[in-house]
Amino acid sequence: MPEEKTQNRKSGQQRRRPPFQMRISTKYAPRKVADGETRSCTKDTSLTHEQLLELYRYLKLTRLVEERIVNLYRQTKVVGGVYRSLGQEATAVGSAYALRPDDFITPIIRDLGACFVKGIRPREIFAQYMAKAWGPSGGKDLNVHFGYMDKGFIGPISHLGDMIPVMTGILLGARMQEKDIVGLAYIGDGGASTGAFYEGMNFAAVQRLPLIVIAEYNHYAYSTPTSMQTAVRNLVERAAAFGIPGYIVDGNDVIACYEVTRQAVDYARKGRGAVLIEAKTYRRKGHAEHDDQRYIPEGEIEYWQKHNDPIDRFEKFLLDQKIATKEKLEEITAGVTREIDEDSEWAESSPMPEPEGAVYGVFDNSIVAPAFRPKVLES
Ligand SMILES: Cc1ncc(C[n+]2csc(CCOP(=O)(O)OP(=O)(O)O)c2C)c(N)n1
Ligand SMILES: [Mg+2]
Repeated sequence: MPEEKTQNRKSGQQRRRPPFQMRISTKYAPRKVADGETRSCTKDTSLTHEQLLELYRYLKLTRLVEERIVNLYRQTKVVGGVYRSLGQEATAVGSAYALRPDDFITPIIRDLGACFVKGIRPREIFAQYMAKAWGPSGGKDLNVHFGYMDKGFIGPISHLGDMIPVMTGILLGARMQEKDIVGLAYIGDGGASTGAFYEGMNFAAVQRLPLIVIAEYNHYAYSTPTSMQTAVRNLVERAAAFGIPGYIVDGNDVIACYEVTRQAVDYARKGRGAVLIEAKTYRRKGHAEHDDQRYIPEGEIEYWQKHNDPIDRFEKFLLDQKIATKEKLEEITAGVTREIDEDSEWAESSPMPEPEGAVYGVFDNSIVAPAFRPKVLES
């Protein structure tokens, strides 16, 4: 194939680029296990024992915070739906752990673990779910729909796919401001079939922006199995369409998720461009708590629970490798439970927002006064 000539954006000179070769790494992809063998995690890691235990803490925190939210939901204290990441916690935790504090993320509803790694506290999540005044959006929005620019946390809007071009724009802006940051955007298998996903990916690829997209193949979008909404077998095959490298990772192996994202981050930070990572995982709960999952084939959920739970796998790894004792893991879990008790109490004690608060914070009030219907505000 002939080489193509491309324009160097900085110098304006023409340089030669070889034709694109599909580059998909499967080193950390899920592997088959022999009958009777119990799944663990990859031993191929640069993480220290201390970091591994920190990862364990984040995994337990994610699972137990979600369990507490379900508890509050059943007491009718939650406003809106409850979305679980049960069974796929390792994808969010492991990938976000590969970032620097000044890097940016934009999660979707199944990435609560990434929010914690980014420095969000459980109390903020509880208050947010209960639409309380002390929550990060002051009761104006729910679950992970809030943001903190100073923590590099871009709150997602509900429209699937749209956060890919938004993160691309953030990274273009950061480049113009000569900031050395990487952006990590999460997307579901369903969301990865939207037009916005393609446009955002393509723009990031052609501009060689440091965008890392984690596509979570969790087998369902609402009740639609992935095989019924896309003809590709692996979402990562689409990387070829953008001319960028891709990885398939075992999304239930927290170490693999960390290692793959770390490699992608290195690549992106060196200015080489965008990367698509596909995490193979499984959504063990319905789309939200109200979903009774009657569309799931019999035994499927139980199979993943018994043979491929990310926390069970990581516990096995930590114990087998003698990185922690059972007692140490119990001690970490007890610490997490204490924090959750304290934080959910704090959130419950928060007042509900004042109705007038709804007119503030819609636009930047340092530029636009909360001016609509001022008479109502004054009376
Ligand atoms: C553009 C758009 N279409 C439809 C919806 C409604 N919707 C919200 S979540 C969802 C399913 C998402 O599935 P997936 O992207 O696989 O993520 P998962 O829930 O599995 O994490 C749908 C269809 C939406 N929010 N935005
Ligand atoms: Mg999905």
